[in-house]
Parts: sequence; C-alpha cells; structure tokens
Amino acid sequence: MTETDQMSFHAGHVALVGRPNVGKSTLLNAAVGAHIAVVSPRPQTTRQRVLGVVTEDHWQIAFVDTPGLLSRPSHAMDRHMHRGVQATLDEVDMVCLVVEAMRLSDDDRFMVRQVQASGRPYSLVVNKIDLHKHREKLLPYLKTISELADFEQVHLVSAERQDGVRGWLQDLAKRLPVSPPLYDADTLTDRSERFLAGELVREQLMRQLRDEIPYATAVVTEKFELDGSLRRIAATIWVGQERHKGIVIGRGGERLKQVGTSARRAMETLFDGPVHLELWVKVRRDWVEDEAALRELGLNS
Ligand SMILES: Nc1nc2c(ncn2[C@@H]2O[C@H](COP(=O)(O)OP(=O)(O)OP(=O)(O)O)[C@@H](O)[C@H]2O)c(=O)[nH]1
Ligand SMILES: [Mg+2]
Repeated sequence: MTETDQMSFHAGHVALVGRPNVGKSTLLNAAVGAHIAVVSPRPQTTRQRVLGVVTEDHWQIAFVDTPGLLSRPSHAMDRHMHRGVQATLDEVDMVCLVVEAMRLSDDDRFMVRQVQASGRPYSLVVNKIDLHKHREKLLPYLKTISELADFEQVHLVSAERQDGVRGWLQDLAKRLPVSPPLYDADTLTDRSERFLAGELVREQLMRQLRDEIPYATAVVTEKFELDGSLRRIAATIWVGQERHKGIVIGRGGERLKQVGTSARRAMETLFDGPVHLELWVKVRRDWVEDEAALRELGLNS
C-alpha cells in the first residue's frame, strides 16, 4: 500500500445492535458475503458476539454482531449478553442500531437509549423493507423513530434480499477514521472454524426444535481435525433436562440426523470442503442458570 493509499484508507469497528430478531446477523452475513453468523426465525438466536470483516480497495469495516437484548434480562445467560453488548459499545468506533420496518417495541426503545448512552456516533438501519411494498407508508414510522434520537444517517435495507446493503456499507466506510486496515484483506472473522462449526449445529437446533427447548441447548465442538481436505468434527449438544434429550434425538434418531445433515451442509459451504460430523447429546441440569456451566460452555464472556 502506497503512502497516498494509506492516507485515504478508512477502517474501524462498527457494532450491530438491536432487539432480538430484527436481522442483525442476516445483515452481517450479507455484508461479509458468507454465513458466519447464525440466523433463525426465533428471537435471541445470537448468544456471543461475532466479528465480520469486509475489505474493499479503500476501506475496511469490522462489524461486531451482538446478541439481541431484551429490556429486562431474565436469567444468568441474559445478563452475560447485556454485559457483552455493553463491552462492545465501549470498544467500537461507530454503532448501527438495527430495527425492523414498522415495528417499534419497548425493547427497541430500550436499545435506542443504550445507543445514545454509548457516546459513540450512531446511525439507524431499518431492515426488512421487502415486507412493505408501498415505501411511502414507511414515512410516518421513519419520522417517529428519527425523533427518538439524533441518528447520523438512516438507511433502509433488506438484508435478506441484499437490497440497500452496498450503499449502507459505502456510507459507513466514509465515516470511519482514516486508518490502515486492521485485519488482513482475506480475514472474514475472528472466530475459529471450530467455534463456527458448533454455532452451525446450534443454528439447526434453533430452526428445528419447538417451544423453549432450543434456548436450553448449547453446543461444544469436542473434536476438529483436518484429514487432507476432510474436516472431522464431533460436537456435544448440551440440554438442561433429561426429557429434552429424547426430543433432540427424536423418534428413531430422526431429529438428530436432520440437524446433523443440515449443519454439515452449511459447514461444507462455509469451509469449502467435505465434513464428517458426529453429534452427541448430553444432559447438564439447568445449565442456563448455572454460572459454572456457563463458564465451561464459554458463554460467560
Ligand atoms: N423478510 C425479511 N426477513 C429478514 C430480513 N433480515 C432477516 N430476516 C429474518 O428475520 C429473522 C431473524 O434474523 P436474524 O438475523 O437471526 O436476527 P437477529 O437480529 O440477529 O436476531 P438475534 O440474534 O436473536 O438478536 C430470520 O428469520 C431472518 O431470515 C429481511 O431483510 N427481510
Ligand atoms: Mg443474531
């Protein structure tokens, strides 16, 4: 990189925050162009922050995807998520608050206050605009939400359809500090393939299990070995109660098989190579409330 290039390069960290289910992780994946953050129709899918890096000729944005927060944390894991988001807000150069078009709940308002209190420059991303054909109907909504805080910019996007994402990235990049790149140009995330493998299994649990069960599951990758181009991966699915074990396994092992097949396919796409995946289901009573268990499962950061 020449000296002139260095003087015009912009780089920095940008937090993606918002209440659960607004599409932060979908937006991260759309920005990075790879499925590094887990996505499901259920709120509170993301549990730990994930870094996603986008590098272009003149800029680099390092996004931090965060768990969606509820205004009232209800258990130990919730409280860890709140602390994690706060730590992210303290570290980044800018914040993007993500909301869902035409929705404004108490949890959204809580997040607006968090973002205001962060002391960082912040902008608004209104996602899921594909769900609204007549854009002019969004105007009263945009007026109401814009009046809640002094957003530097407001962007309308559809993360799922990749609509408006490019313009949003370019606009953000301009506002980042002049700085050399913070990561290698080919870095996509700070998370290891080992971590991502566990997350892709958990994503399938979030998508395929009903009721409260997926919230009481955690996944730990026990083995991650390279055998030529083949990745041999073994993971344990931890459940909070004995009766959940049977539900995760399903009749004749059918559910676990489907979880495994879908997770393996997602891993093969992400890692760009074949994967052999082995899954085990084990019980650790009420681990969501158990600080020691949270530590062991790596969920207390
Ligand atoms: N129609 C539509 N759906 C979207 C869009 N973006 C995300 N979704 C869907 O919204 C749901 C939630 O998406 P996520 O990306 O997991 O949301 P999140 O904000 O990361 O949620 P948490 O991790 O729980 O905080 C998923 O079913 C997505 O497919 C969009 O632009 N349009
Ligand atoms: Mg998420």
